[in-house]
Amino acid sequence: MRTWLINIQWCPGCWDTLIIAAIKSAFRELGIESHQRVVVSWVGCSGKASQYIDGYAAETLHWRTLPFATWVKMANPELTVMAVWGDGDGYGIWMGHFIHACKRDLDITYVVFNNETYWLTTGQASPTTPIWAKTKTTPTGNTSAPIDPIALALTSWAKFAKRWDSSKMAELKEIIKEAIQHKGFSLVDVTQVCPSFKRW
Ligand SMILES: Cc1ncc(C[n+]2csc(CCOP(=O)(O)OP(=O)(O)O)c2C)c(N)n1
Ligand code: SF4
Repeated sequence: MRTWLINIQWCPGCWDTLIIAAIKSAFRELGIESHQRVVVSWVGCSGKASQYIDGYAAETLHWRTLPFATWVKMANPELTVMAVWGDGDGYGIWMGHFIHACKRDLDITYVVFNNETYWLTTGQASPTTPIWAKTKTTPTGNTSAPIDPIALALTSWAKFAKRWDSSKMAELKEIIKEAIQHKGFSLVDVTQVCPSFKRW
């Protein structure tokens, strides 16, 4: 535990750390060893997660978290493939990739670090920002209602979509285990707090 925490570059107290701890425990308890899995990410604070989980990893090309994970799974179906992303990219800029991954239903586990804002770029509203929240791009309060990622996944034909909070790590680990064991695309939407910037 201590060794991997030393290398982490997230702000002190970032709840992303809890999510990767849950992911690592889930892999360990399922007996999925480092050579049997690949974790794929792109940019964002959450994008660093793939570097902090031992085993094969790709912090991949611009915009290509889910497409890259799809290629990995198609090239080697024996591998356990996990994609991790933030809500800004995952549900916003690259939402189309998400809908098609749900529809395609390849066996990929998609863990979204949902902190309701684009944080690496210091606080613009994302598709999951609450309606009243003040952000850099909504200085007088967000006027549009947030999307519901679970409803979006299910109406895009995903068969597994669950939301949990990163503060309840033991339960989160169990949900991630279920998602990994699910044969098909699975979404785990993890609500997370950014202690450096989030003010709601
Ligand atoms: C092509 C491209 N567009 C935009 C960016 C700027 N950018 C950096 S991180 C990021 C997303 C951060 O928000 P989110 O996905 O919610 O992740 P978080 O940092 O909150 O974990 C964006 C848009 C970029 N690096 N490359
Ligand atoms: S800015 Fe927020 S989400 Fe990003 S590492 Fe710091 S605490 Fe975590």
